[in-house]
Amino acid sequence: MFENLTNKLENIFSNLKKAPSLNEEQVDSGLKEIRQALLEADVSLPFAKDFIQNIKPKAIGQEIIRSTSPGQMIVKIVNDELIKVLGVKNQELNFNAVPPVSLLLVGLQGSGKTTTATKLAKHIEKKFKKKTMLVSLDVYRPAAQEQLKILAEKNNIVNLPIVEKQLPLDITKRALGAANLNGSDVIIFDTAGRTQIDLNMMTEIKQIKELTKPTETILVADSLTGQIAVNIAKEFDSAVDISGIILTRVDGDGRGGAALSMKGVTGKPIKYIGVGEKVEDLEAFHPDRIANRILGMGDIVSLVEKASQDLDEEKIKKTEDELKQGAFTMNSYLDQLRQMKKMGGMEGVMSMMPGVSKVKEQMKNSSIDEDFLTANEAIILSMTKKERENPKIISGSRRKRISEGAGVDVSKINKLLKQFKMMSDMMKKVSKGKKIPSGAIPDEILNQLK
Ligand SMILES: Nc1nc2c(ncn2[C@@H]2O[C@H](COP(=O)(O)OP(=O)(O)O)[C@@H](O)[C@H]2O)c(=O)[nH]1
Ligand SMILES: [Mg+2]
Repeated sequence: MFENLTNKLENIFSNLKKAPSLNEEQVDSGLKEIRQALLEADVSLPFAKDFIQNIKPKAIGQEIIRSTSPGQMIVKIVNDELIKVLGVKNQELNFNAVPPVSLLLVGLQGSGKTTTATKLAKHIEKKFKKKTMLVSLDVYRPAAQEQLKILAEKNNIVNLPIVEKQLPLDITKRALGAANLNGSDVIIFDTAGRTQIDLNMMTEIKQIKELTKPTETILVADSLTGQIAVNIAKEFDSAVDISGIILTRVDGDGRGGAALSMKGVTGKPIKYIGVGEKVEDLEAFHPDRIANRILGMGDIVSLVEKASQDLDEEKIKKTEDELKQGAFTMNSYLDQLRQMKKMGGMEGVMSMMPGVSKVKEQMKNSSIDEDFLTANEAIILSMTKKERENPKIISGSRRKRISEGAGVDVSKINKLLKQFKMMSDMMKKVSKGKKIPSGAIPDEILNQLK
């Protein structure tokens, strides 16, 4: 998401940074390029115009001209403005009502409602420990109710039994009764979409809202449809007053400008993003982090969260304890390597690191061996318990023994020990709350990965 925009802005800023000071003309041309980049990222024209207009007075004049690093100032201004538009924090779901709490998912056909309903149910059960029931109100599309039922069963979520030929409002009433009986805390209603916005759909949603008094009416929109999705959001919001948006298929959207415009146009928060077809492919939307990512400042927090999601609780605790004591061992490194593999190897991890696009370039131009994860795993597995806990004792003869055990050259052992040292220094910094430098990966680290 936002990769293209990141690329563009990075180029602009590296040019701007070269100038000793900025005059109005330079600011203008810089902002013109930002506007162009925004448009290329699929941000709507009125929104891009507004955005630039807000930035211009802040960029021209004292703030920029007197600043020693004008490029950085612009990054900061653009960043602040992006955050302002996107909203500062992730907006949690609202469960503030007497249970069973109703959540309505609305949107066009094919936008991802049914898939998202299941993802959301799973997420709510796991994160909020609330018993959740799924209810399909899609009586128009053949087998739509069946689709939700199958997904629910596969994921162990309660699904309201299907009664043939029952109409949406009757199903809704039955669902409310059933939830009271089976002790559900939350009901997720997967409403029927249409191929396009029409009056019947809106009327039906209003009636369901009337009955369920939902705490959330969430629009599910396909980010791949770009500006169309923005218009849809506008229309849904004015017709049924949505409380938030879930953007799906973000995994296939390299531009992501729709997210910016949607929030800008409706003022309603994007609460989650869908990043794949699987039930776990739902992520909380963090505007502040996304703004950082747009500007290529990286997304360390997301990276850490993703890693810890996959780690089991015990391991997290163990690693945290180790880090607190400043003890980063080969065992924790081994855990990390395995995490990295799970997260899609080096590229998966790097794409979340600072200077996204620069890193991708670097990766392309260098010969980083994806197999190094596997090789390093083998090396660590060939170490004794003592060696893993205290790598400092790994002398020449030990290195030879390990290399034979792992079936690799001794130079690979040396490299791994160097990497380990670097990682452990970095960990110490992170655990002391210091930031990892932004920008591209330093060459010294990159060389170690070759
Ligand atoms: N890649 C990707 N596919 C998705 C995502 N969300 C939904 N889909 C797919 O989009 C298609 C339509 O989804 P569905 O939930 O049936 O849409 P509905 O008609 O709104 O209920 C299905 O094939 C889903 O697997 C997502 O975040 N990423
Ligand atoms: Mg559906």
